[in-house]
Amino acid sequence: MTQFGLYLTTLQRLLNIREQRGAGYLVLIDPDKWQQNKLVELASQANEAGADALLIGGSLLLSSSFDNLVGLVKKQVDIPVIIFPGSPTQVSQYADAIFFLSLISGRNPTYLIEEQVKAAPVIKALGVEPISVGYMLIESGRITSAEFMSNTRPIPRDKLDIAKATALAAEYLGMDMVYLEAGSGAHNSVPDEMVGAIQDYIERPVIVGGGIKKPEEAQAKVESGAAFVVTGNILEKEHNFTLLKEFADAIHR
Ligand code: 1GP
Repeated sequence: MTQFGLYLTTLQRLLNIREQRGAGYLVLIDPDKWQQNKLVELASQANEAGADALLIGGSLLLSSSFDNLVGLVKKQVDIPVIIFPGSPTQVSQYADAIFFLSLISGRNPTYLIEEQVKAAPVIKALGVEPISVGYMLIESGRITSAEFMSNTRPIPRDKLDIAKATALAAEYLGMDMVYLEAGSGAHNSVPDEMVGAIQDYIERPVIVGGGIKKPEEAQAKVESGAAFVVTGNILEKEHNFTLLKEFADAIHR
């Protein structure tokens, strides 16, 4: 994508969105939860409704042909399509970027660095832009898929100091963003207080997701300081595409 003849990376596009709209709305599509035609429709509706980017990925990814699916989605939309990988096999040449995640809340080397070593050469060979993201699981009321699959413990929701220190470490390690994750379908989303405390403490943008069920809840995250808000499960649950616009309007200035 170019602006005034300059090539803009997907990261730059996201940062510009935050600047212009106050915060950005990221819609997560898990290919395991949608039939292909519905998934493509959701992508195009999200694009129309004012979402700022699509995230594609899932913790299991049972559906085959991830690459084709990303290609199909990419054809439908002009907003960035970003892979949100649950495993190193979730890479596609058609994506604009990939969240290059390190699970920094946990102490499992597999998700801190091992999977990244496997994925990095593939990402380079495909020419996909990596966006380095410090991924932090925050305790949300019950065991989530991310917690179970990664075999790590989340940060307790009342331990602001641990959460702040972890996010700051991500920044000092040079990561582009920090993702506060309550887990898909979480009982409780990340506390507003924690979002605010972290975004006040670090310079890098904070992404918040997991268990955000209402536009007002998304708006509260932004008011607390979140730079980006993610929703996924609620659209799968309600199959109500008008929600997309309500979320987009609540998140944007
Ligand atoms: C999960 O943060 C995302 O990785 C979105 O969560 O599906 O609960 O919206 P939900």
